[in-house]
Amino acid sequence: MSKTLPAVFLTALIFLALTALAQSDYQPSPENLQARREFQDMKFGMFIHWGVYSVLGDGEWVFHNRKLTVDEYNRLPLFFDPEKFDAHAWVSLAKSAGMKYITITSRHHDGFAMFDSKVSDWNIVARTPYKRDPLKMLAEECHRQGIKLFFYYSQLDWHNPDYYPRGATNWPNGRPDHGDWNAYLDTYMDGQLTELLTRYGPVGGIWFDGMWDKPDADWHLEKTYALIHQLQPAALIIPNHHQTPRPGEDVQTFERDLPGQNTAGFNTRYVSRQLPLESSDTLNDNWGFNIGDSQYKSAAELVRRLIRAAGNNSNLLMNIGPYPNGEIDPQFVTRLQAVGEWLAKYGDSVYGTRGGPIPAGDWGVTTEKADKIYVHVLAWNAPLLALPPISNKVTSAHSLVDNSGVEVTQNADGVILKLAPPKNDETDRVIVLTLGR
Ligand code: H79
Repeated sequence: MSKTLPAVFLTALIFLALTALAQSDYQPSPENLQARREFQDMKFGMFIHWGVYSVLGDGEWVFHNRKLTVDEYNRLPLFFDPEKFDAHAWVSLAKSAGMKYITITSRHHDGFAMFDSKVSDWNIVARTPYKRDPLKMLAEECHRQGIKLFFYYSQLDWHNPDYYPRGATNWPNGRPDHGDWNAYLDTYMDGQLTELLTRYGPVGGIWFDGMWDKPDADWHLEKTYALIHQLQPAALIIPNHHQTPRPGEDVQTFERDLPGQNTAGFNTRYVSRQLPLESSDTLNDNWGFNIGDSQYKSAAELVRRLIRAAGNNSNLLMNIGPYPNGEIDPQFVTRLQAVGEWLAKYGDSVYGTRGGPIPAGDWGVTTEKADKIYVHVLAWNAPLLALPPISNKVTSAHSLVDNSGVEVTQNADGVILKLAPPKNDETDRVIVLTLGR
């Protein structure tokens, strides 16, 4: 036996032990902790589902739902040509809606990279007549306008043969019955993540989805998470795996749900007390553009969802699915702008807050910031609102929108507010409680 072998073996062993330690013992960097606080302060983000699937106007699962073959799906990029795509218009819309960040599909479950990837030619620059990289334009515009950009990245892949063995959403689509799982993760996925984290300036984070397709597989998470944190320490890892958070993850996100409520049926009821929280939802029924969608949520409904999220100490990530030509449905635009108008008046009670000390109820929620508690009255018609006791003394109370005083009584049993009758078009009556020491 050569003399160097044991040394190599020992080094490898030490390396493995160290990485194992690093994972179970994940200590977020100071930049990462700062980014988490900033994330919580932002409260409201725009989710964008946009890909070659948008062409068919049948949502982002069309490949799977119609049981298309890879050869059939390969035709889609040939006529994806978003000549109306305007990064400035998109980012400006997010801004005018009062949104502080954008999370966009860099690739969805079809595996199609919506950016200039050198890892594979299954991407927008190589395969479409458009030939350009919209994420690059979006990243530049976001940096100009001060909006943070996050990349949604699907770990599930219905196109790459190396996504093998296949998972729960598998159907026979013409891929061979073999593939190199390690190459899929280490070369393909980590390669693309490296591109996203080195070519687009500072990135807010990576929003993972699709791990639930193979819940028992080894996803090399520690390696991928370490790579992300090493390339950009402030980038947040936001996994939509519907499970209890693991070491290395920075935000807990809930799909179509408030934290812990699991009305969707696939979310966990566990709510992290350490990590920032996020709740995602759709402005109408689908994520990716769907021609049959007509159930738009009203502006008032969107505001109430944002407020309910904030009262539950969570962000709201609200989705739109732009048209394949790059335009955004005018119905989305009018509603989002109305939310922005509301936030221009009431934003103080949302941005920079955390969930308040009073448990959320059907009547509404509370948020808090510095010496203020914001009581958001969402559904309450009676003249008095009795809340449970709080530890601080309430020194005054006023209505946020017109500064008029609100009568408040506080004793050991709780806090009672005397409310003016709700106005007709009122979305949320915000009462500000100022606390003494
Ligand atoms: O990108 C959007 C959707 O396309 C994607 N996530 C959002 C943000 C999404 N994929 N699936 N779902 C949402 C619904 C989840 C379905 C599941 Fe299951 C139920 C996952 C696990 C149980 C059925 C069984 C599908 C996979 C296994």
